[in-house]
Amino acid sequence: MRILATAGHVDHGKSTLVRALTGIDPDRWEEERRRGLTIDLGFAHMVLPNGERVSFIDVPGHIRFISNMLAGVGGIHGCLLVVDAREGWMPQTEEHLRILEFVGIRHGVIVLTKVDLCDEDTRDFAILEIRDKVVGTFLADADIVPVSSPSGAGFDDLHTALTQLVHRSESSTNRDAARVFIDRVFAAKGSGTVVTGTLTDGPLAVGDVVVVSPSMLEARIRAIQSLGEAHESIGPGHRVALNLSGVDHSALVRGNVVIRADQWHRTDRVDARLDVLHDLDHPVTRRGAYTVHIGSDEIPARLRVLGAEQISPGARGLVRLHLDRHVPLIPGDRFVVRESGRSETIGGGDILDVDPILPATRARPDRSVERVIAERRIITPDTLRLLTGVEVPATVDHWILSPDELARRSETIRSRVDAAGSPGLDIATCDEVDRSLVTILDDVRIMDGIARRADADDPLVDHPAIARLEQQRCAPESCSDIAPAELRRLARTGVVFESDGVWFHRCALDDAHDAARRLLEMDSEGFSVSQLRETLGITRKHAVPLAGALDARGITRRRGDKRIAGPRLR
Ligand SMILES: Nc1nc2c(ncn2[C@@H]2O[C@H](COP(=O)(O)OP(=O)(O)OP(=O)(O)O)[C@@H](O)[C@H]2O)c(=O)[nH]1
Ligand SMILES: [Mg+2]
Repeated sequence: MRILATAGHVDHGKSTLVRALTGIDPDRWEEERRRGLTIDLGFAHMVLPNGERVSFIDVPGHIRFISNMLAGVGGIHGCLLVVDAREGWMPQTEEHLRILEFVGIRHGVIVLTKVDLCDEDTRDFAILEIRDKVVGTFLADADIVPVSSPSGAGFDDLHTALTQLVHRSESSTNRDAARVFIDRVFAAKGSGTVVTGTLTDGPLAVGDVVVVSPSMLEARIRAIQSLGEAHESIGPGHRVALNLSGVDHSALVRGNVVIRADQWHRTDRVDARLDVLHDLDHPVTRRGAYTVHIGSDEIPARLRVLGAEQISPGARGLVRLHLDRHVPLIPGDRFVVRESGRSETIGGGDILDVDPILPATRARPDRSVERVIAERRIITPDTLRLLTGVEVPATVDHWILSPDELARRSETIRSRVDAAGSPGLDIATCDEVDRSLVTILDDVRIMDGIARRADADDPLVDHPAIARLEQQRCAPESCSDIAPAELRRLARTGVVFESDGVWFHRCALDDAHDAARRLLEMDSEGFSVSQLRETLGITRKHAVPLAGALDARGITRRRGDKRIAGPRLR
């Protein structure tokens, strides 16, 4: 399904065209029909000759109702730009086209209406004028289809153009994070609150618990309809009517957003790229009261230009927007800015950062995920997904560290390990992130909660004395064939250790640790040195220093002549 919005100057025949195409009158209100003027959004749909469904959102052309037009064009796939052949290009033709560009629309058909009311020259002139006006816009190569809505002349060509448009326009992306900007709220007889809108992201299903931003009132989806049909669940890119239980219709208004609470970052401060209209007669500065139009919402806002004093007409710049209320947003969301005082469209663009943390003087936002990580230094994948929509795997345990932070922390750990010397660095003294980081550093090894340098390249590791110590495990002979200084060097990296003047290979400590654990499992009151001696099948000469080594590492604690469990017992 594709959702297309009409656009164009007042009275140019948008609603008449939609009615002629679909058989549904988009002017829903008595006042609209009486005055022959669209005030609010209208909705209609049709099936194209090839079976494809198209939803239409019909917008008002009158400048006074531009807010309603803006509320209608969030989340659409394409447009029908309607131009009256006799009047040609008019101010809201221009303004609507710019707005459609700002909200990111890339496909459309231009419909030349009322050709039954003018001669061929007028019609041809209108076509030339339109071609000229759309140069450089997304409609530069769009079909221009002359029609007469009352007679249906030109509608075959229009159907063909619509079919091609549907093929060209992209379907919505599915981020699995449902969001519906509400455009209508009403109480349906017997079923309570109904809201309608365009489901732009993620699927929704009957029974889902949702919240409505910004009030964060909770509701349950009792039923879903799309184009009049009931659905158990529905994917993005559809017009939906949601029957909500648990929330009164009087508590909701257009612009509210239905989401699942944990899937969206709600923000009242964003950094964004702003394209300023060419024909604006003044630059954009921080002065002025603005409204930001996002989705179907219209939010009072303050604006600050980033990295410059102002943005000139026709130029692109960076801004920080301070919104009057929280909105669930993601980078890439499009918006339009109007100045409330002069009631004019200023420009529009896309959101770059939904949670800027640098002060405005230093902020240089872009869409890069790396920038978000770099500015925060440490972030969890969940938070990063909320802020960017992008999945990045954790690099250290459950954190993502920026390259700088990773380097800085690794260096600090290495120097702390070096400074700790042969006893090594007790990793309990590190913060949570460093405790995980230290386990993945190639040149640091951890044994029993103590970090030491792992000088794997040290040629001494291959010394025959070390191989012998490893073999003899808990009952080593004395080492006369290796210099004490070299043993001490190896001790610094944890390959060997000394206790009561006896040198052991580090594997002896693993054996002693295992023995202690088994003994304490049998008797938690503690064990004696002789029990350790028997368990390991060694003599007192080795059992005493090993018991001492266990105490020194907190694996056991001495109580009288017994060893009881220490804090580092596995
Ligand atoms: N003869 C003729 N009249 C048309 C045609 N299209 C629209 N009209 C008439 O033009 C008038 C305005 O048409 P609407 O469809 O209400 O115009 P609109 O663009 O929806 O106007 P707003 O929504 O108020 O901006 C109506 O009286 C229509 O009957 C056409 O192709 N031929
Ligand atoms: Mg209309």
